[in-house]
Amino acid sequence: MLSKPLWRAAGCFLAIAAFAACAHTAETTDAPAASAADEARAYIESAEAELATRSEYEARIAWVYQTYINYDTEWLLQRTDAEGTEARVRLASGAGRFSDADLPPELRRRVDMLRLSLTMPAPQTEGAAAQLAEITTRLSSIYSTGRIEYQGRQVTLDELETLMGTERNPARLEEIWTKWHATAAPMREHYARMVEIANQGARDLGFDNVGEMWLSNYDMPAADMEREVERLWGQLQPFYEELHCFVRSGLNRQLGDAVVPLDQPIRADLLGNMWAQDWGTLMPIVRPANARAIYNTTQLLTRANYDAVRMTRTAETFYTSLGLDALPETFWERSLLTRPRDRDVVCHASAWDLDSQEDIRVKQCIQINAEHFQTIHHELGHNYYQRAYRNQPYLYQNGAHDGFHEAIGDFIALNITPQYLVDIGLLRRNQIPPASADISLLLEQALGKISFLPFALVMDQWRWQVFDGRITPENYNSAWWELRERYQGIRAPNARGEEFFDPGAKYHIANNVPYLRYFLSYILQFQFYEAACQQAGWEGPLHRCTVYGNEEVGQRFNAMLEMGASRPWPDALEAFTGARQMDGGAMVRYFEPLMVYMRAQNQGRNCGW
Ligand code: X8Z
Ligand code: ZN
Repeated sequence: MLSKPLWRAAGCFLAIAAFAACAHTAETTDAPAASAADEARAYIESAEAELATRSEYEARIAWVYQTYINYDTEWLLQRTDAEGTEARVRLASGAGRFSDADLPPELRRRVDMLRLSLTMPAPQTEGAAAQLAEITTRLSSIYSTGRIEYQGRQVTLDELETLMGTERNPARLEEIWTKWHATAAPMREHYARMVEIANQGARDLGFDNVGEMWLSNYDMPAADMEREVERLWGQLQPFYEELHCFVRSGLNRQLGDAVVPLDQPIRADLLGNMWAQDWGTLMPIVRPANARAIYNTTQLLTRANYDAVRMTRTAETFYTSLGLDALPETFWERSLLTRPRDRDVVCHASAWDLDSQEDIRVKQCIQINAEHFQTIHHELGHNYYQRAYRNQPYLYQNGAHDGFHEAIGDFIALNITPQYLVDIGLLRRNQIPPASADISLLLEQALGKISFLPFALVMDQWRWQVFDGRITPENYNSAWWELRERYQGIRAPNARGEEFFDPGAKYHIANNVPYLRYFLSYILQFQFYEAACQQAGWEGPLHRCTVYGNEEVGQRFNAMLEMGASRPWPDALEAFTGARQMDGGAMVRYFEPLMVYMRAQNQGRNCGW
């Protein structure tokens, strides 16, 4: 079975458009030869109409599969996935005939987007799309139905994720981590075959390999985009190195030299998260005695008796406070907000747009904790984006780039400040942490945001190298751990031979969701936030700013959302922030006081790995 991405917006937000009306742009007097442009326009409009119809059908089948995994829904998904790939490959390769045509920019953009609309292409040979769909479906189902035996019962991933953040005994953490990673071992051979098929599909469409195709989605040549990523990482890497040093020392204080040697990469299972991608749950452990204790959001939610619906309603309130419309009634009727007890579902959170009109939904197995509170804001960001761009032509019904789509809800969640928690009644006024607690507030954010960056890079560095052949099936796992050590400074808790397939223990690898989007999102969300706070006239420390209730900011924000993918992304960025470049500077400024503090704390420590 597969879950997945055949749609253009494959991944964590699924969108479908019904017959999108196509915008006809007025042609200027120096317009290129009418005939090529007319032909291309007719081709694109017909392709968009076909894709819009197909997408709604595919989305409804994918929804049924993801919320009810069984033999029949796998069968349906496999079949529609195969047909969808065939159609998209046919349309993309047909668009190839306009490669050199002189087209008005608006049309050129849609032609190019059509060529790039597949995440996992297949060759046009008989049966290839079906084989690819069989493999991707199988990988998805292995992941989503994975369970381990732990302390005498079968435990699912959502519960294991919570345990990784609360259990503090290293032996038990290692057991959970090791058993979960073993569930991915059967993916290995399927993954290797999938890479062969999809790479052939990419070559048939004129790309070197699938990785190059993924990197070509950013309004610049793939090689330039790779350099952009290096540049952005360079801005934040010094921060990560301080944080790593600081956290390792905190863990060492708690667990001793034998478990946390001070000159080694950190054991991946000790970082409070199954993939060591978000260290937020380590706050009680790594907060030094000289940094003040702050409230614990998980506790606030639990004590106020929040449930999944209330968490979602609260997140919605932030968006409506900016002047955006309330979610439709059908959102509440059709979303899946808690894990059903009686069947397998894809629990990884996602936001859906089933009909490109009003049928938007979230699917998330919500747990009542700080991380899920942030995630529900994230998901609604996807839904509000989808709704804002629904009147664009089909191919433009998407984020300015995929990092924008991921950054919307996270930007909103950055506004969850102590004052905001007071405004919504979760915190009492006298519990607002004083300025002397700023370091603790920033540390908690850094454990979630800075720790994530090198993880996100590893995810796609590994795949780019798999797709371009630098990593082969014989060294899938060793290359994975080399990258984890190089970028993140972490190591596995035990020997990981090639009998395992540890990359597949992460959703986005088992489900072929490109991950660079999240790296870019973590940079962009701070740019959005800093710009929004400037628009609001905020003058205090950046991390205390909330634009809750500010309709002027909301209007400018919505103007960017409504553009969808209709313009190159720098135009969208400019519409909201005034800048045309992605820039880690906003993130650096946000965390600056913490950086100064950590540098001082790390004095005399042997940082690095
Ligand atoms: O997958 C997600 C979202 C859905 S797009 C829940 N995220 C990444 C992850 O979980 O690995 C959000 C943060 C990074
Ligand atoms: Zn997302």
